[in-house]
Amino acid sequence: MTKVDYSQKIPNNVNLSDDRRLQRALEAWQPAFLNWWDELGPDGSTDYEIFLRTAIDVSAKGWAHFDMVKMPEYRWGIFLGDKEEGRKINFGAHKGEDAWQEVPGEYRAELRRLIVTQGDTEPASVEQQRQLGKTCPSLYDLRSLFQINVEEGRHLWAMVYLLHAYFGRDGREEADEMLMRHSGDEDKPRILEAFNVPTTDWLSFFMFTYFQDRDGKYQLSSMAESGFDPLSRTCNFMLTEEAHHMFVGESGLGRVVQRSAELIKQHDTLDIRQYGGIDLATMQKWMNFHFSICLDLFGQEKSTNAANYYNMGLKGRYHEMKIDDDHKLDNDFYLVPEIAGNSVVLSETGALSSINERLRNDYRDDCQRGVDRWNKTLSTAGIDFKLTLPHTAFHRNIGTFANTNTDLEGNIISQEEWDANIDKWIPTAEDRAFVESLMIPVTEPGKMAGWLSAPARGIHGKDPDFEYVQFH
Ligand code: BYC
Repeated sequence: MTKVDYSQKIPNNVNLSDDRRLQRALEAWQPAFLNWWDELGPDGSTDYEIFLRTAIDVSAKGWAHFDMVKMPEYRWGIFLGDKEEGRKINFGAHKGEDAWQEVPGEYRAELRRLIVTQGDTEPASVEQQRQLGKTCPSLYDLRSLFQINVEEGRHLWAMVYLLHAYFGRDGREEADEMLMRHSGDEDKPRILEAFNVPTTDWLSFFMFTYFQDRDGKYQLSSMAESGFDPLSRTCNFMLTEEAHHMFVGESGLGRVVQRSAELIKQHDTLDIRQYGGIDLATMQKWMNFHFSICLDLFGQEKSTNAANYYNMGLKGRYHEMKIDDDHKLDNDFYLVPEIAGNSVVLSETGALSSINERLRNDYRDDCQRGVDRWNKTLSTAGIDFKLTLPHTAFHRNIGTFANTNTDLEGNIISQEEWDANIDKWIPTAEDRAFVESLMIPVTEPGKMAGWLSAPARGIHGKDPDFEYVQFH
């Protein structure tokens, strides 16, 4: 079951040819997808040959094949993780029952909504990153961008397969809608806010892949726990691809910090903009912005939707089975932030309605690990500067803090204080113009832009100076 059949028009490991109706429906969606890729995928890249990996099998080891590929010829397909015989629903009201192989009728709307929300983010990210290829800091980085783009395209295929295979006519309509909403479109925007923010420079791209793809990790992990088995198996395989996206973010930001540290030492000043480096204060502003918009992706602190998803057995918690409790949560509590006077306090709330907050906290702790690593680079270089994640109440647009101004430490402040300080906290137009001024494309094999250091090693055993992208 794990092998992917590449002889088919749509490569798959789900025996698509056994279901002619489904196969025809997906083959009818395929040209719409390719049109969308052509119009809103990486701009101007049609003829490039790129050292890309393609899935050939869904096992944890050795699933990838590397080759020089033109992106429009990439074989997007449908891959589900292996089926676990006898799998049960592990949480919520149906705990202990057999996992569903078909959509549970009473939860159809909720399940479809989760799948649509997930699916919508995938083409959104490709649209957001559409212009970045023109300003790549190296061929190595350009390859990473395109690898991520084709895989996000495949993740869209994964959700579209679920919609087509399990939801009939309205599933097909939702699949069509995926290609009609567009990132930043005034009339038909993408569903979640952070997916409507354009990614215009490579510092933002590395922030995106560090922070926003990590939301993907936590959401996909929670849906991999799902009692709806096809969703669980799909998410499990998507997670293996997601790991590389986060690697691109973490190592990319690590290389920026490394290079900035070198310039700071060399010129004995934190003010390295004049030497073509990204100063740490600028990096901090980018972090404040991206971390805060990604916190919104977890939804409200207290959410009936999330409680329902959990109770219904559709979406669990991160690593549900590693948590030592009854996995029903009817009588459990969780600490959720609330505003009390001028400060943020933690208040005991029912664990079911706090599911989003718990996931956000798991996410925040995971984000901190990379920050600690970059700070180690700085302290090892003897630089007295510490990057920090802002408080979770800072610059929020969803939930408890949506209409509240706080500083980076989470102290509630007045509108005047906010206005007086915001330029110090998140990127200004001038900061963006500065970072954009550094985005001069570097396309000679082995050469690297001056604002980040070279990667420690290349891709799949190749040297860092391998010609990862060939222009024709
Ligand atoms: N923007 O009860 P609440 C990825 C809405 S990233 C706009 O808290 P819920 C990727 C909400 O819809 C992972 N609206 O909502 C990364 C609701 O609307 P209604 C994507 C928002 O459902 C990089 C209302 O506010 N996957 O894969 O508990 C590159 C009440 O909110 C937002 C998923 O998100 C927002 N940020 O939580 C490529 C998983 N937040 O009902 C890919 C699927 C909330 O009043 N989605 N609202 O009309 C979910 O699990 C949930 O929909 C959410 C929201 C966690 C997003």
